Amino acid sequence: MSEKISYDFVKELYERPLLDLIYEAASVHRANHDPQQMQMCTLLSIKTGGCLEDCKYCSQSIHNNADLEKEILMKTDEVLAQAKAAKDAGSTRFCMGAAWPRVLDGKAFDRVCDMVKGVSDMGMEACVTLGMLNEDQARRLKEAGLTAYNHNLDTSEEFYDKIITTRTYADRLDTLKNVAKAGIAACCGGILGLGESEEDRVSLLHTLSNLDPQPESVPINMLVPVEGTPLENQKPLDIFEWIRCIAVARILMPKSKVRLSAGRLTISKEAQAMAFMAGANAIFTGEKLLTTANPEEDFDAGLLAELGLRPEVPYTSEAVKQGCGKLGGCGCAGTNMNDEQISKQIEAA
Ligand code: SAM
Ligand code: DTB
Ligand code: SF4
Repeated sequence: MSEKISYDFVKELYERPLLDLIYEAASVHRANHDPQQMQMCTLLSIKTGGCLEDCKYCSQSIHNNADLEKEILMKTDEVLAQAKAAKDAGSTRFCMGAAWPRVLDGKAFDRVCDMVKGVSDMGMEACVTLGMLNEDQARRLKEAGLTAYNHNLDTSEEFYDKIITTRTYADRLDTLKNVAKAGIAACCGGILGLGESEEDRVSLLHTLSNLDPQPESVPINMLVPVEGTPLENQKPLDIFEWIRCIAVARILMPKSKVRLSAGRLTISKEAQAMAFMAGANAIFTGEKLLTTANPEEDFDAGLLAELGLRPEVPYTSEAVKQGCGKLGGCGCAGTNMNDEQISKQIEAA
């Protein structure tokens, strides 16, 4: 990366009049992406609950008291069946989440590598979020065909220990380094509405935009207040602050996908439309996120249609047959697949 983005620059952006900020973000969006295209990603919790970390927002932490059915690691064929269903429903990325603080070598990790290979062979972008990871584990995931690793910073370094005490910000950054060294794209963002200050949001956006390389995708989660967690009664964040963060993220990380993640269920369609205007160009679809509910498929399909947006073209389509998946030249959004994966898709198409 060339020059570092200064904190003052991010703060100045953040403090601009909202409509000016959205106008600027929309211009950056249009200069770098097809503004009509929306990436559809589907999530699956492949191992649920029983996590040793103490993230105060999370339904899956053993330190919290959420009413959650724990589940052991799913079987590979069950996961691949769900990936196929997601693909048939129009998703181009399948993201598998395990409630692990870190990856441990052994049979469970071997199985996750098989899942990644299966999803990638199916012609979807494969993403996993498994907690902390060393260099060798990242390399194995890359070999299996992983497109992206989701590992969020969640909030500012300054506010971090109010939310999580069992790991540090530096631990998070270390894993992101291992992911980058293996040549895997990082999907890295945060959660808004944890009770953080405006300075914390500025600081998070500052850190994210100075990651080298910048994240390939930036999930913007709005806190889903889960009963039984310490944040169950957290006051909701003003929706314009959420939109402001999306606009700033778009301007600071022009090439990244900015993904509306947790929290969409309680956000009006008008606010989501404003977020798309401000540069968001990916969503999680499907009725469930990991353990909490997401808008119905019909709602999303209706919203996209009303706004004249269209899902990113699946890579097994005509677009891939033309070999332009990587360039986006045929109207498809382009992909992060490597040449070998693209070749497989062209064969399969
Ligand atoms: N254990 C892994 C980790 O923490 O990296 C992966 C799974 S974790 C559930 C993935 C991300 O989901 C978290 O980093 C957080 O940003 C988001 N998340 C989890 N619970 C949430 C909630 N209740 N509301 C909003 N976002 C949430
Ligand atoms: C991300 O940033 N958000 C997604 C995905 N990455 C793994 C997860 C959202 C989880 C929301 C709470 C739940 O459903 O458990
Ligand atoms: Fe575990 Fe991830 Fe939940 Fe934290 S966010 S408790 S690390 S599953």
